[in-house]
Amino acid sequence: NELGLVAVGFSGGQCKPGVDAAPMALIESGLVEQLRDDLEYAIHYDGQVHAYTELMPAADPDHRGMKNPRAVSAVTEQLSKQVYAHAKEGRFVLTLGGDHSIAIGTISGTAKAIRERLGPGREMAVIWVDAHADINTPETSESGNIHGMPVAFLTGLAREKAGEPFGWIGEDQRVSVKKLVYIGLRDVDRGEKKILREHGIKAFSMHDVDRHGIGKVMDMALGWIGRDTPIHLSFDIDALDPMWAPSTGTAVRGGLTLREGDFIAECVHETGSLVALDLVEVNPSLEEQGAAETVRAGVSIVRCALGDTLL
Ligand code: DIR
Ligand code: MN
Ligand code: MN
Ligand code: MN
Repeated sequence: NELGLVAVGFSGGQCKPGVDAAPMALIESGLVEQLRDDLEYAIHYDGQVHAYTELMPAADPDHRGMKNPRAVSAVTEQLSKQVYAHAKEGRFVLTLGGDHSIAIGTISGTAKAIRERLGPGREMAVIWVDAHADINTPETSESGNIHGMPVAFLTGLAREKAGEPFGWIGEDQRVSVKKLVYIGLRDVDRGEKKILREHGIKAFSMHDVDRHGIGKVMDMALGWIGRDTPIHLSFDIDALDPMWAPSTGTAVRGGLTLREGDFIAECVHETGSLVALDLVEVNPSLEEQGAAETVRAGVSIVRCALGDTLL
């Protein structure tokens, strides 16, 4: 089993420093050794946490209300190429963030590689596990933080022309709104609710988890995607309840338990269709007490998604 690992120490998609330290914290807790020794992956890793400082613009004024648009654009465009290169070689791609804006890079990279693999008329699916929908357009966003917008850019609901920061995103790098499934939502902005409704986007909120249980929710989520469809799992650690993952930039109460998070990852692994995983928004600097357990929760999600089993 070949695995491409990309460590992205980037925090410019939101305003709180510290989320850039997450890849090192996850790696220092032994994640790479565990994947290699316990789960027997052959790991392709360049040994660095990319901060992409060489790509940072001298000036980065707001554009359509977006904060740090050129920085986020430059990082995600470069990351997209790195992820694409791994996926093209048939490797599973694990990306450790960083804030969730980096998914513009990871998903655009896998979408292109998987499209080439599958041939015309077929495309991969995305499972987005998060307290938030991250589907604001620059115009609906109340914060201007791009980590609240990646899904809008990836689905083409938000678009830019050549010469604008996100003008580099091509049609072959996008995913259809019909192939997108959310799990864990509980803090969705008004404009985002309208977008989800108008486009008929499949979303399982915490209400659905409470009503049906996580087992049924996973059956429904995977049923919507269908068999033999490659899946990119983008996991925001704030999907978990702050009881389990307090060290994150926008914690929201009433979330998934640690076991529900692991169960989602286990079920997606069991499909045999998982091609990439992002683990984002772990911010070890926010909580003195909770940083270690948040990192531990992140490691657990990654292990489960990569095939670790309880027995
Ligand atoms: C909010 C928060 N919807 C925004 N988004 C977060 O800024 O657009 N995403 N925290 O993870
Ligand atoms: Mn997110
Ligand atoms: Mn979130
Ligand atoms: Mn919000």
